[in-house]
Amino acid sequence: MSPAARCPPPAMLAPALLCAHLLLAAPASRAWPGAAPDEPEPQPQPQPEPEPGPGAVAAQLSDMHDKVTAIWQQLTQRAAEPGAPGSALHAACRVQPSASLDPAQPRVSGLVLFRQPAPGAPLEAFFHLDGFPAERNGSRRAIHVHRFGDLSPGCEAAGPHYNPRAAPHPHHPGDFGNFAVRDGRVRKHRGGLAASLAGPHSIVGRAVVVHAGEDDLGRGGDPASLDHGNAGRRLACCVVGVCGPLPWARAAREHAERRKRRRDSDCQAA
Ligand SMILES: [Cu+2]
Ligand SMILES: [Zn+2]
Repeated sequence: MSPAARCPPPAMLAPALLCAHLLLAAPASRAWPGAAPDEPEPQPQPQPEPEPGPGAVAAQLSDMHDKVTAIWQQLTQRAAEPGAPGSALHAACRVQPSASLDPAQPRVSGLVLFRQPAPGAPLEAFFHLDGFPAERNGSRRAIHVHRFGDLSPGCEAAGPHYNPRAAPHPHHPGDFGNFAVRDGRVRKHRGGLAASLAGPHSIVGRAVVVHAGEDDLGRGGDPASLDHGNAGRRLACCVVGVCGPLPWARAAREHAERRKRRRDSDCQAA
């Protein structure tokens, strides 16, 4: 047989190649009519999660906060046991009259110092303030920690009370209460404060605000009382910043000397 007789003529070869190409490119289910269709297995549909209510969200947030705080305290307390040298945290707040102060209002200034023996331990503070009207001896002025630390437009810029756990007033960590004014001054040491200089709810970078009025401590009977205690105008404020131990040591020495002088004068008067 001649080669020409074994090979199909070129006119028949082209349609045959085209048919073979189409058969190879077609999906199996279509290439073979009558074969079972290649349908995907039915998948279980995910059920929508029920929407958590506001109480559940608050509980989750509170639980998350407690876990973060516990981890943070474990990490820091290994190097900062209470009483160990250098373990205490210190901060200072240089109080200045509000930039937006009405000229008729007293210009209060001074220094608030904080000391915390270790992260998680109760905070103590010295409040040294001057500039109150001397004629109102016995008046009481509220002092709180407020949320923001940018005070350039005035103490109003400090925003509301610092309230990381959505608690009512006076249960915010920086609700320091009322301070008696004597001879135009406040000289007070307070311990057992709930605020902290460390951890997720540190007050460092936030504002201390001195008010013109007295804090009603949530007993005012109106919604504002549970928000800010109706403490009145913001006379002075400052931003809490980390510092070394020396300012606290100086204030503690002066405080001890003042108490000794007072005791001595009481003894002479008796
Ligand atoms: Cu306040
Ligand atoms: Zn408050």
